[in-house]
Formats: sequence, C-alpha cells, structure tokens
Amino acid sequence: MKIKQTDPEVSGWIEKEEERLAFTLELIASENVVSEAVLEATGSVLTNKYAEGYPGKRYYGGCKFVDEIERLAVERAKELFKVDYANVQPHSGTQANMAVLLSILKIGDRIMGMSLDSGGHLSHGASVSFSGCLFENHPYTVNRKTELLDYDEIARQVKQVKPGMIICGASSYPRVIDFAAFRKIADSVNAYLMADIAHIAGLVVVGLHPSPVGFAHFITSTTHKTLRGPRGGLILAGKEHGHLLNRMIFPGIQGGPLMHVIAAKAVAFKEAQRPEFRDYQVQVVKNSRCLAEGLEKRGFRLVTGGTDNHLLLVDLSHQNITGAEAEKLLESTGISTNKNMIPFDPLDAIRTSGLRLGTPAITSRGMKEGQMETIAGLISDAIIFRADPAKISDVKKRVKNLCRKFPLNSRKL
Ligand code: DSN
Repeated sequence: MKIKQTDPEVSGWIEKEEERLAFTLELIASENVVSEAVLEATGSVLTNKYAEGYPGKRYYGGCKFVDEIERLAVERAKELFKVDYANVQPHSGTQANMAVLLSILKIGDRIMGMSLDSGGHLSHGASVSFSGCLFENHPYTVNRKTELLDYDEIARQVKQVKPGMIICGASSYPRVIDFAAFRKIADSVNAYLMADIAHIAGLVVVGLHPSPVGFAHFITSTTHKTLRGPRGGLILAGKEHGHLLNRMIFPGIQGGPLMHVIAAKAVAFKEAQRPEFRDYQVQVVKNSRCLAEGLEKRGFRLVTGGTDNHLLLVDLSHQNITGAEAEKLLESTGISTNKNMIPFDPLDAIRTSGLRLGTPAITSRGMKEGQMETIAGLISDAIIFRADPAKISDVKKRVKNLCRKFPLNSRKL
C-alpha cells in the first residue's frame, strides 16, 4: 500500500487496528464488518468530488457520474424499504434526525423520545444533544416491572404533553417495537411520528422486524449497523415531505455530500437485496437468542428476560461489577462490548449497571450457535473469575483461538 511509504505513522495505526479487529470478538451491537465492495467504494476517487445540491441540480460542474451514483443509491433505498422518498446524503443518523426535527418543528416545540436509560438515543431529545437543547423533550420510559414499552402509559403521557413529534426507535431495546401502536398514539394528538430504525434496519428490510413504513411519517437510519453498509445516515418518508427534507439536509445543516460514502451506500443497498443477506439476518437473531440463553444459564439477568433482535442488555448489578468495569475487563481479554445504562439505572452513564452485547459483527465472521455458547462461557468466566489471573489468561487464549478459526474476510461478504 502506498500509505505505508508516504505515511508510516498512520499506516502503522491502521495495521494495528486490522490486527485488533482480527483478534477481537466484536460484540458492540452497533458495529459490523462491511464487504470488500463497500470498502472499495468508500476508498474510491469519489472522495475528490464536490457535489453540493442534488442530482441534476448541483452547484458544481463535473457531477454527471456522481449524479448517476446518487440516483442509484436513492432508487435502491426506495426499493429496499418500499418507500417513495429517500435522502441518502445525511452524514450520520444524528444528522438525519436533526434534519427531520428542524424541517417539521419550530424551535421550542415539544417532542417525546425514549429516555436514554430505557434505550433511546441521544438525538431523541437528551438534554446534552441538539434535540434536547432546541426542543422541549418529555421522555417516555419502559415499564419499570416488565422493562418493555408500555403503550397505554405512553398514550396517557402523550395526551398530557401533546407533543408535535413522537420519536420511536432505540439503541438498546432488545424487543420488537410496535410502530402501529405508536402511530395510533401519535394520531390521538395529531403529532408526527418519527421512527429511528438505525439498529434494526437490516432486520426490517428482510422482514424479521415489522417495518415502520405506513406508520411513521419519517423514518431515519444509519447504514452501518445491521444494514452492513458504510458509516452514514438515511432519511425515508412520503414524497410530500421530500422538498422540505432535501432543503434541510442541504443547504440547511450540511454542505457537500460524501459521494464516496453515497456510492458505498448504493453498494450496500444492493447487497441487502441478495438472498444471502436474509440468511445473514436470520443468523444474527438466532445468535443473539443463543448468546442470551447461554448467559442466562450462567446466572446473568437480561433486561426484559431475553431478546427478539440483534442485541441484548445484561444487568450486572448482581455480579457486583459496573458496566464500565466489565467493558474494560472484557476488552483486556479481546472481547469488545460497551457499557450501557439499564432501565431506571441507579448508576450514571459513565459507570452504568449494564453491558450491551450484539451479534451483527460476529455473525458476519461466520459464527453460529455453537460459537455463541462458547462466547457466553468466555464472558461468564471473565466476569466471575476476574480476580484470578490464570483464568483471565485462559479466556484470552480461548478468544484468540476462536478468532483464528473465524478470520475476518470482507471478500466473502
Ligand atoms: N452510538 C450508536 C450505538 O452504539 O447504538 C447509536 O448511534
């Protein structure tokens, strides 16, 4: 590689990261492994091009080929999700959410998003995010006992608050979200409904999770989680909102679109239409269930008692270890996870009582149920025997061996 000669420092860190990925069990629920084709598009000459505007209406010359690429990406997104409007320019999921909120609401309007500890995302109204600074958020939570969304309670709260927008969708909710119920609730006060499907987009396109299409007025997503595309955002909606949304993305909140990333999104949308992509998503969910069972069997409590999707949330409060400590401990053995608040967490977001685990990346490496059982054992051994250096070193060895058997191979995806 050229970079090795011109910039050995950066190249050296990239090599280190390649090695880390190769010998790490990646259980961060929002991460994945992209195909070689997605990598190639992301690293292509398209990164050279300025293309402010939209296909056929750019503020720069020389856009005839990138126009075709963006048109392809838009058409493929529309076909994949079965919608009649898509904007593929958002640089991230948060930018997509920002564009929808700023297009539709006035500053200071009321919104209702899921609270962070219940599983919501920062951009759904958290006070430290633009969404909580610019809008008056009245968060809803899951039910304290069941840890599930309580639609009757949300309906009651919505009638009191009368928000302009309800945001559904989550970053750490392991169960199915009932978009039809949310729409009914939104209609009861004439509010808009936005569904952020960043985590579950891959499951939605293959029908393993109900689609919000037909229920949510606006759908936002990232393209790099279960959808297994490049790092970026996406907005889907009815045609009638297209003009406002386009204008808000550019020139409203973004400048030049990342054409190399848009090309990679187009590639990923095509990959998501292959039958193998459905098989992959089916395995992601099977693996998640199996990992959940393996941990429960070993005495760990899972929030909501299990999972229906690609992720699970472990409540560590009975293991006498915080999420932050567990994340660090597991990282030292080669298992990558993230600390996460659990519903009504007595600890703050820096320490947390929970650990979020997800199966998209390890499933992309080809791992199946048998390996999930092994991984549950590895996590359990690391946490339970954390004071025993010999046990920890044994876990490290077993993690490395497992990684060796399932090499990271973007070419196979
Ligand atoms: N930060 C992402 C996650 O890990 O869920 C959401 O944007």
